[in-house]
Amino acid sequence: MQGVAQTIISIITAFLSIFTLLIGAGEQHTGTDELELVGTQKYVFLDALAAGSQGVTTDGEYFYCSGSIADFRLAVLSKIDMRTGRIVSRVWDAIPQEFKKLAYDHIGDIGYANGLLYCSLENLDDNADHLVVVYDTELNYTGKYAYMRGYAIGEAEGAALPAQERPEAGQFLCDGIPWCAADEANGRLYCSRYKGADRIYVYDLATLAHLYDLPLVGTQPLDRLQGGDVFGGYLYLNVDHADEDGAKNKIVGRVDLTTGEYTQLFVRPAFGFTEWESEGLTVYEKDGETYITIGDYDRTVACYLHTYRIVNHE
Ligand SMILES: [Ca+2]
Repeated sequence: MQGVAQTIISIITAFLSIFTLLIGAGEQHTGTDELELVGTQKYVFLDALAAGSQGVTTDGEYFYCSGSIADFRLAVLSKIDMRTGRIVSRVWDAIPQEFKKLAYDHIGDIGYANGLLYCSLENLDDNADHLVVVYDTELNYTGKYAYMRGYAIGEAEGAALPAQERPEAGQFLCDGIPWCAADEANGRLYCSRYKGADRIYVYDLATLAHLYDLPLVGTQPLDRLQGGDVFGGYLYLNVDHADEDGAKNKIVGRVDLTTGEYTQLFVRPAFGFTEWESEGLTVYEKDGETYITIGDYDRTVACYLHTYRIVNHE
């Protein structure tokens, strides 16, 4: 029976691969002057749920990805060989039951530090107390978590805060927790709101206690913040917003972690025939070069991990 199911899944996957090849015909995406596209890994159907549909991070050897299907209240974590793109392991139902019961249903972008994966976990209720939950690199839940309002790891309060104690629209994490980024060098963890983000929230990486807010300097509040990662004293952000003309450009910017100064770095033009959604990102060094890998979702059944070498950039 399992063999039959496997065959059916293979046939559907093959069919959808062709389908996404056709609709992705405009996906002759070759990068920009500053971003040389060096790798495209495509994941279709069930694999697309596991690879790059929400978040990506790396320990230098593997990519770790998160994916979510809100309708099924299912969130997937996966571990991917960076060189081959092969999914070496995945957990289909990655949200611990204790949080599922409390209506936590969505893992956004994730971060890596010191052998651990820090995963942003959203509640169905935008105004609820969103979480960061910690996994090891075998994708096991470590039992460590924190509500992102300054509670210490493991503290029980916060899940069902009385309505009057919850943040209101315009305050704190009032529209979910779209991403978190771990900063091994400085022992910090960062996250932000999804829309209207005028600051980064800064936490202690070890205790996950809130330390301070880092106001963004030199930018309007940012909308559609989908992903983050720390590299070389900067917080890189993936901004999936519409510009004045209504065209969706895919923007990577970075925040100076000392001053809060925001700089727009790269604009990736929209590509393909469907309206893409750009998700998590991760930035890393290999052989003296800096690379950035971004998860892009074609809004049908395919997700891509696009890897770029950053060219001519200090
Ligand atoms: Ca990330």
